[in-house]
Amino acid sequence: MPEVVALGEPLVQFNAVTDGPLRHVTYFEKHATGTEANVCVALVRLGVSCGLITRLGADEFGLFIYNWLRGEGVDVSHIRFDPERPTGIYFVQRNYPIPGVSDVLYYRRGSAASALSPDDVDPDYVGGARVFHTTGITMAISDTARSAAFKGLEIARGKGVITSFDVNYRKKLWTRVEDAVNVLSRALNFVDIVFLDEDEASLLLGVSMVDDVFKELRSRFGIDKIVLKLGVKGSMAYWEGRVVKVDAFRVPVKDPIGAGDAYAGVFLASILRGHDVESAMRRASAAAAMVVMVRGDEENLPREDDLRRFLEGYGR
Ligand code: KDG
Repeated sequence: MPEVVALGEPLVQFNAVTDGPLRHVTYFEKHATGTEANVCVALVRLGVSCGLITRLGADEFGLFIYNWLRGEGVDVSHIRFDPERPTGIYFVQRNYPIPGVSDVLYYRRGSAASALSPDDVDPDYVGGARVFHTTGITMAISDTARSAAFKGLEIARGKGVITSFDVNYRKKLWTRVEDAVNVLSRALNFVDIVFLDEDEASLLLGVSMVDDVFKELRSRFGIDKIVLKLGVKGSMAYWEGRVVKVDAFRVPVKDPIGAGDAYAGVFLASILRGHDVESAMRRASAAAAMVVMVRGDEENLPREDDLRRFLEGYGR
């Protein structure tokens, strides 16, 4: 059984090779991505076994993702192929109109993974893990995927498996913001470790000052392991009574997409391997920095040796 089980939609990313509006972009690079898949690859690169529960289209892109994840060492035993529905894809527009910001154009409605359902969630598989991880994206893509995510969280909670949740609010995936607030808040009731940013905190909790965010999550949801991502300002955690701040690493950014997943995956891997929270945050920040230096979310996810070399060599 893998140490971590994740649930969610892998996607093929087509990343614009040149900057500017997509109407003028001719060349795209193909990458295997998707938030939970990114977290899985981050974990396995650091030697923590991870399995992904999902559905892929029985098409070329589904095979691409399956082979990629299997090649990375992710447990693919709980990936099903759907002959009727396609694998989800999206395009990335970089540095336009805002420098340093990437925009995404999804083609994922009706995808194979949007038909994920509670039937896909094997209680023994989830119950045998140390950590179950999912995100607000899976909660957004369809009612059945959302039910699957809640089933995973409930099983994990019932079996004493640590639940990890990245809020990952994606405005484009929700019809009404109130639905997002209701669903994501409900999810927080099942969560042991939460990752969120300041905008997500103000959306869900109505506060954005760090102390207030920690206070609200603890008092309303009983969460005492909180990681607040602050972008270029770094990250802060409330971890079992301790507050820790870690700076971000400044690097040349090619595409910021995937930074949060690199952070979450490397943070979880580090905690599972016995690092204290400060060390886990530093390693997670380093991984996030490494990932934004290239197109694609997974290629630059570090192995232990890469992480050591980055941390030793940064700023020299
Ligand atoms: O976090 C990075 C992801 O946003 C990206 O890989 C695409 O999973 C994705 C999504 O659903 O937006």
